[in-house]
Amino acid sequence: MKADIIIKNISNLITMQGENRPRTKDEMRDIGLIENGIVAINDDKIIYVGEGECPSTIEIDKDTIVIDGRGKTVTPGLVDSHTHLVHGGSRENELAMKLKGMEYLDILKMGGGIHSTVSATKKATFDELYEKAKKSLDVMLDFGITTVEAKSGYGIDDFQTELKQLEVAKKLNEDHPVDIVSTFLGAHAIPEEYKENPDKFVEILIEEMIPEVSKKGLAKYCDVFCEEAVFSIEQSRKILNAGKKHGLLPKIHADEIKPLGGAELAAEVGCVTADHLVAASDEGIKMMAEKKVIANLLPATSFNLQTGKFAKARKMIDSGVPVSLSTDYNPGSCPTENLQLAMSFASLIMKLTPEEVITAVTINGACALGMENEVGSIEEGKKADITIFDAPNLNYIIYHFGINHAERVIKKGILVK
Ligand code: IZC
Ligand code: ZN
Repeated sequence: MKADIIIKNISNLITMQGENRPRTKDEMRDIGLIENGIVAINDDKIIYVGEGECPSTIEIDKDTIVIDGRGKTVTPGLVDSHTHLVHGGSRENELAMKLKGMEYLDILKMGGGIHSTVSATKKATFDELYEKAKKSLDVMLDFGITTVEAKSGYGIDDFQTELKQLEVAKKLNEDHPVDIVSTFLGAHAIPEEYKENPDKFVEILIEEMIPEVSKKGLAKYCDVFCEEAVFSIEQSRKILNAGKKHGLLPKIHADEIKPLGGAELAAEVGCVTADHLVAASDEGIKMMAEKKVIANLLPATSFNLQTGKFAKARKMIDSGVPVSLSTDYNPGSCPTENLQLAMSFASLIMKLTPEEVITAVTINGACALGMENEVGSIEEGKKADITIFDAPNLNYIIYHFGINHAERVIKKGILVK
């Protein structure tokens, strides 16, 4: 078969080869490293992965693009499996409040935070949201990300705005090289007019919005912000079960700030991922390990919230919970698209090894989005989503933090950077 692209002499080729399922414990340190590696691509697929040269069955001619991987580290395209990509406005006005010691939930309870982004998103036109999100996607691609998740959640009771966000994500998925997987997060905050009767809003979510989002095919997942002063455990359970009933797979913002028992609920409901988990209980972690719920950890958010508290990632991995890592890109608690920074935080602060980190943002990230059969590893037959880092080894990417090491990016067999 003809090679359209080959990458050869790769100093460190990280394949992540193995089964297409979430990796746990020791498996998270087994990255399928090949030194002096080579990868051949035909059309949008990987057709050969090995060491040294390609076998003679792979045709290389004058049209083949040959990339020299000497001194480089090559990985599967990174997966950012938790973002609030599509939104209007920004919230730098909250910085001064935070510096005075005001916390995220205080700002939200005062009617700011998510509510201020809801206003900005309602006001923004489809085109304005599209252009803003596209700019962020371009930055993500530049950092080596080839698949992202995008949540709604800035319309809440204004269903048209929820749909507008999901339609923007759908159009960007068609137009932009980065693949987008959408999540319905109507349950992101209690709207002002339902403050006294939040169960009424839960009913609207369950009876009207979830069935309609599912019918329109605008989301794969249903998520809920389960948190003090947001959605309770009981309300979250109802919302996630309603999503399941309508074919939307459950995800949950769990135990981000207060230990409500979100991890336990994630295990009970059978969530694909439970995200944040900074305040998760030991029992919750144990239950997640048993049910193989992926812990989607977001250390850049912990950093930005300035509480000094990070998820117990070591305990989770050692207990057998599969871990993925994401930016949580959003205008409030984590205004950055830089997944490489989150990767460094995961290692430097949460004490993951670089091998565990790269597993978390490739194959486990792909599992967090149900994309593990297409992406997340460099193996024959998989989509050619590949990032080439100008770094001699994996440790270097984690250690030299805060900058962008991604030099080339291949998405579905096309050189997009
Ligand atoms: O806009 O504050 N945590 N939702 C839950 C967010 C952060 C996004 C936001
Ligand atoms: Zn989030």
